[in-house]
Formats: sequence, C-alpha cells, structure tokens
Amino acid sequence: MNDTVSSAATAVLVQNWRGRHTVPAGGLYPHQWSWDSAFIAIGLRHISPRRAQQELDSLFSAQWDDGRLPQIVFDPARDDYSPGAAFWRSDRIPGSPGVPTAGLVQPPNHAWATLLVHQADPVESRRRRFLERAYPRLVAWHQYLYTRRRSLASGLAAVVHPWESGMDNSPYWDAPLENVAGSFGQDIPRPDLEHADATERPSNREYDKYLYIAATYRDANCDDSDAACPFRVEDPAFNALWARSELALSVIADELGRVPVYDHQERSKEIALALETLWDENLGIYVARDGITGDTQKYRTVSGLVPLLLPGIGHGDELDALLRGPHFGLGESRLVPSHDLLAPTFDASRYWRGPSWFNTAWLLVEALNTRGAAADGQALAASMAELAGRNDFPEYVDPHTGEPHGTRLFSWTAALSLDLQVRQIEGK
Ligand code: 9WN
Repeated sequence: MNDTVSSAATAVLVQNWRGRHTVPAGGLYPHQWSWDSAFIAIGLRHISPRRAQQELDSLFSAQWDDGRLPQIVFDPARDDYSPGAAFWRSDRIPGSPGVPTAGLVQPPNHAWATLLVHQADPVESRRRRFLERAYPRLVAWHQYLYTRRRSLASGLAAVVHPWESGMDNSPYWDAPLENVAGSFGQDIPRPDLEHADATERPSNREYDKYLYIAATYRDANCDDSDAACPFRVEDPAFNALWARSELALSVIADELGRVPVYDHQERSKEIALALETLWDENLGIYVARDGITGDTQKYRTVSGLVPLLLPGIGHGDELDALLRGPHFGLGESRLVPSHDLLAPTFDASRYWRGPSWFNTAWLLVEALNTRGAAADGQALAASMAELAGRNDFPEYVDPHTGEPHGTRLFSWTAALSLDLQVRQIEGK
C-alpha cells in the first residue's frame, strides 16, 4: 500500500467514526457490529490508540448480564437497517444492557483485538486502564460461550443463527436452514438492497428463515435452550477465533500481573482439540456440523481454513496445501475466495458463496506468518492493499477478476489493509 492508499484508508475510518464507535459502512450498516469493531480497532490503533480503545469499550458497554457481546449495538437515530432495534426490543429481555442491541452474537475475535490495541501504545493503555476494564468483560464473554453455547458432546461452541458466524449465506447453512420448519411469513424488509445489488446479497428465501430464527430466539428471551434455537451449528472459524482469543487472554492476564480466572492456554488447547472432530478427511478441510442432526456440512469454505491460525493445529500441512491448490488458488486467485472455486455451489459475486473478503485474507496472512511463510503473507497483504485502494475499499471482490462487489468505503477493508501496511513498514 502506498501513502496515497494509506491516507485513503485513514479517511474511510475517519468518515465512518460516530463519536464512540465506527460503522461498518455509512449506508448499508449504520450501527456498531461486534466482530467488525474488533477488526476495525486493529486498524484504528495505528491512527489513534485511544480511539481504538473507545471502539472496544463502546462494544463492552453493551455487554449483556450473561456475558454475551451483541452482534449489533443500535444507533437509536437510524432505523434504516433490518432487523433493527424495533425488531429486537432488547429492553424487554431480562439481562439486556441499557442500550438497544441485537440478541445474537458474532465470532469472538475481541480478546485478540484488545491485545493488539494494547500493544500499539502500552503506556497510554496502562494510563487509561484499558486492559483492567477489558479483561473481566472478555472473560465473561468467553465464559458465556463455554457455559451457554458449547456442546458437551463435541466441546465446540454453536452459532444459533447464520448471522452469528459473520459468513451469513455460506453453503454450510443450506441444509440446516432447510431443516428449520417455520417461516417468518410476513413481508420481508430488504433495505440492504438499496445499497447492494440483489445478486450479491442473500436471497429472500434465506431472509425469511433468518427472520424466523431470529424472532424465535428473541421471543424466548434469547435463552439458548433447544426450544429457542431451531438452528444450531458448529462452525470452524468461530471456534478457531475463540481458541486464538483464549491465547490472547492468557497474555492479557500476564500483562496485568494477575492470576488468570481460568487457564486460558488450556482452554485454547481444549477448543483446538475439539476442532479436530470437524476435520473431513475426504475434503481435506475442517467443515461445519449441524448440532441438531449431527450431520457435517461437506463444503470447502474459507471458514474451514481459518484454524490454520492456531499454532500446532492438527492438519496444518494439509490445510496449507489446500489453500495453495486449485480449490482456493492462493497467489492465482484474488485474495482467498470464501468458497471452493471448483464447487458447483461457487458463485463469484454472491456474498459468502465465493467472493473474496478482506477480513479472511487478513486472518490468512496471520496464519501464513505464524507458519513461517512470511513471503506468502506479504504477497497476500500486497494484493489486499492493491484491491482495496483501487476500488474504494469494497466489501468483497470477485476472486477471478478482482471486480468489486457489495458496499464501498467498508471499514474493515480499510482498517485491515492499513494494519498490514503499517506493520510491513515497521517490520512487525
Ligand atoms: C448481518 C457488518 C456485517 C458483517 C458480517 C456480514 C454482514 C450483516 C448483513 O455485515 O452481515 O450481520 O446485514 O448482511 O456478513 O460479517 O459483520 O459488516
């Protein structure tokens, strides 16, 4: 990324800042999103470590009594996203915070982001007691996953809605959604289609199920019981990020000079071991498992590559080979596609069914670096910068042509491209 692109990335983050948090995109996503904020803070720390802390503090202040960090914290001034605050009515749900939020969650990348933000300016972080505030919040969040979302059979946390995975219309969810008997059955508001083409977003059929599952969960006060959750799936990326974040919690506890609330390294190993139950020998990748039927979802998606992040993961060499081969085409395709280039279900422009996203590319740069393949990591980082800068920081791109799709001036595209650029200059 050259200086012009770095300045443009900074301008996106400044433009999308709303005083205490950053919106993912001003039109399509006008509220605060959970895993977006963690990715955004990773970039913001290079512009203003203090702002990056505020970004995470703002999310933490919307934590529920049971420890969950909500998928969305709503801006009461905006009602142009669906489902919004009026759908969730979180104030009516016991244990919800004093601000309107969704009841669902998103992948747990927050502890990792918190540590990276701290490391950007430890003096300022200590002066503002950033880690002191964050650590108990993060422990409560991880304990929520452990006690309320983890299957005792597999040891893995389940997502109870495709939105919780952050990869909303991945083919992983096709069969579990088909098995959901109910239907929302009302008009389906699609304000998203004002900002992105219908061929690039989930279909109305998917939205009908999304809203039905969300309404069922909401009406059961988001209590995580079987009756409240007609959808329950174990996703590799969600669990890999959880395990990665446990490693960060261990470093945070050390930094605070505290005895950890529980052994974070052990917890991380426990999750990583449980992930092995998602390994699919034939496909050579981790897959998702429907927690209701027990069926694995036999697709190669970028989610199944994310465990490559974990030091000592069981099938690292196979995953590495798959990433470089024709199914994902590292170095040949643009970034890393969200779904197998050779699968009949691959769609180059539709959201999480093919397009390449910048957050997953960032995760795989980290994975390559962890595995000692820094040159490949650098090449991927350089493609991110080039595609981001050339196309006004798009939400996702066609893996064959690099053509931009989705919304533009997308915050995590800017933040994560900036992060890699700065780190390359600083040699970190
Ligand atoms: C639903 C905000 C979010 C991201 C998700 C991405 C998309 C929302 C939507 O946008 O999901 O959460 O309306 O499609 O899939 O990863 O967090 O950027």
